[in-house]
Amino acid sequence: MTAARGTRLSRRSVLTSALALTACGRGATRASADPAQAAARRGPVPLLRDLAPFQIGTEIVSDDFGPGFDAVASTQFSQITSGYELKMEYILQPDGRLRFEGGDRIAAFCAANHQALHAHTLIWYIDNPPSFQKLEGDRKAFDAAYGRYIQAVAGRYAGQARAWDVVNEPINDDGETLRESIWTRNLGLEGHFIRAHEAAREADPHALLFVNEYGLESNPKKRAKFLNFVEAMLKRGVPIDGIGTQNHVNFELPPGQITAALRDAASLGLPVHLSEFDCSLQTDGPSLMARPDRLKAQNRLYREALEAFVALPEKQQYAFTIWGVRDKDSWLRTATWVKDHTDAPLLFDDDARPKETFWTLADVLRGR
Ligand code: 9MR
Repeated sequence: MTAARGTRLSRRSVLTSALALTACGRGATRASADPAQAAARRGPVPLLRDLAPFQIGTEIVSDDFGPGFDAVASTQFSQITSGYELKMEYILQPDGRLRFEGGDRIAAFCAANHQALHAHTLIWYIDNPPSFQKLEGDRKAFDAAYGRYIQAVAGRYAGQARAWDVVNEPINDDGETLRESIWTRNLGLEGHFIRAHEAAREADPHALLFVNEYGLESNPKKRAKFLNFVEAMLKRGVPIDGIGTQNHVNFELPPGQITAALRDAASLGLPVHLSEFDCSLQTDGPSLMARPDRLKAQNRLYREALEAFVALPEKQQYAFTIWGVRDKDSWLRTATWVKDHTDAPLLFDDDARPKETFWTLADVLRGR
C-alpha cells in the first residue's frame, strides 16, 4: 500500500520556487534570544490541541500507526485528515468494488481519541479508474455511477466526518482554466463540481463541504481564479461550506504571501481551512542557503501561517492542519520524485520529538 502512494504525484511544482534568498537572514528564531522561551522548551511538552481555541489538525495514513506515531497523533491534534485511505485511488477497486478498511481504521482512531475527522477527498482530477473508463460515452450511466460512488463513500462516514473535501484542486496552475479530467470530460467542467457537491450534501447533510486547492499563496492569479470560481458556484446555489488552502510551501517563500492568501480566502465569508501546511527545506534549483538558515526561514513561515490564521475572524477559523506528524511520514520524504531524503518539513522529528517548528506554534498559541 505504502509503496504505491505518491507514484502519480510528481508535484515538485507544488512547492513554491520563489527568489532563493528573499527570506534569508531576516530575524533569528526567537528561541535563542529569549530565556523564558528557552526555559519553556526544557519543560513538559504542551498539547497543541489544548492551546488552540480552534481545531488543530494533522494528516495521517494508517500504515504509519505504531506506538511512537500514535502517542503524538492522538494527543497533540484535535482533528485528523485522512491523507490516502478516503481517496478513490484507495477505495475504488478495478472491478468496481469498494474497500473501506483503511478509512474505517482512521475513523476509529478519531473516535477513540475524540478527534474530528476531516475526510479527504471525494473527487480528484488525478484519478482515472477503469470502472469509470468503461462508462465513458454513456453520460447517463457515468453520472449514475458518479452519484453512487459519492453516496456510498460520504454516506458510510456520515455522522463521523466533520467535513469532506469534495472536489480537490479544481483550478489549473495557469490561473485561467478549470482542470480537465475523466470527470470533467463526462460531466462538464462545472457540471462535475456541482454534481459532486449536491451528491455529497445528500449523502451526508451534516458534513461541511470544502473545496480545497494548492498554490494559492504563491500564485495570485490562480488564487483570483479560484475565488471567482467559488463565488460563481455559491451564486448558483451550489452547497459549499468552506475553503481549503493547502499551503505546501518551502523555505524560500517570501514573507507576506501566506498572510495575503489567507485574508483573500476569508473574503468570501466562509470558514477557512489552512488545510495541508508543511514547509520543505528542498529547492527546485541550487540554493546557497545553508541548512541552519533554511530552518530559520522555515520557522518564520510556520509562525506567519499560524499568526495569519489566528488573525482571521473567529467564526471562519475552521482548522489549521499540518500535513503529517513526523518528518519521516511526510510525502516530501516518500514521493517518488524526492531526491533529498533529509527533508524535515513538519513539527516532529523521525523519533516523534518536537522540533523548533512545534515550539514556534506553541508560542503563537500562547500569544508569544
Ligand atoms: O500526502 C499524500 C500522500 O500520502 C499520497 O500518497 C498522495 C497521493 O494520494 O497524496 C498526498 O497528499 C496530497 C493531497 O491529497 C492533496 N494535496 C497535495 C498533497 C501532497 O501531495
